[in-house]
Amino acid sequence: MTGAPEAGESGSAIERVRAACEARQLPIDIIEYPAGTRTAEDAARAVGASVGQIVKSLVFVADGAPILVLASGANRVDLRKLARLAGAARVEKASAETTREATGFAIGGVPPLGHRRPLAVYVDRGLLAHPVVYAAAGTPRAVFAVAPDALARATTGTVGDLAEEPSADPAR
Ligand code: 5CA
Repeated sequence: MTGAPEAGESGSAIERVRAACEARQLPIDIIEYPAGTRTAEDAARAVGASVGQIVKSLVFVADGAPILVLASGANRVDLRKLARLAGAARVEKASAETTREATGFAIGGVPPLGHRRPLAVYVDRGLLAHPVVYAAAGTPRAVFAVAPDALARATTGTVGDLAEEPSADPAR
C-alpha cells in the first residue's frame, strides 16, 4: 500500500478523487507537483497555465447547508449572486473546519468531486471560457486537467454568473 490514508476516510485523498472521476466516467490524469499547488497562483505557476484556468473548489454555507462553488482562479465569488443562484437567503464562506468536515479534504487540496457527502455544486461560468482547466486532486500538490463543460456535467453543477465585478465602486 502506498500513501497514508487520512483518518476516518477510506483510501488516500488522491485515490478518492480518482475513484469519484472513474465513477462519473470522467477520464482524468492526476499530476503531482513537488513545488506545490496550494493556491490558484501556485497551481497556475506549477502547471504553466493562466490563473483563470485554475478551478477554485470553495465551500460556502447556504442557509445552514454546505454547498460547493467551482470558480475561476481569476474571479472572486459574489455572495449576492451565489445566494440568488442557490435560492438561499443567507450565504457565507465556510471555515476551514467546515470545509474539511463537509468534503473530507483540507483546504488547498479540496477537489471538485469525491467528497464525503454529496454537495450541491455551482459553477462560475468564467471557467467555461477556457478549453481546459485545472482542479485540485485532493492534496495541495496534485491537480488534474479537465474540460470545464465535462467537469460541470460530472458534478451536475448549476452554471451561472458568480463573479464579483472587478470595477465595483464601493462608494456607490
Ligand atoms: N489547490 C488550489 C488550486 S486547484 C486550491 O485548492 N485553491 S482553492 O482556491 O480552491 O483553495 C484555497 C482557498 O481556500 C482560498 O481561495 C480561500 O478561499 C480558502 N481558504 C484559505 N484559507 C482558509 C481559511 N483559513 N478558512 C477558510 N477558507 C480558507
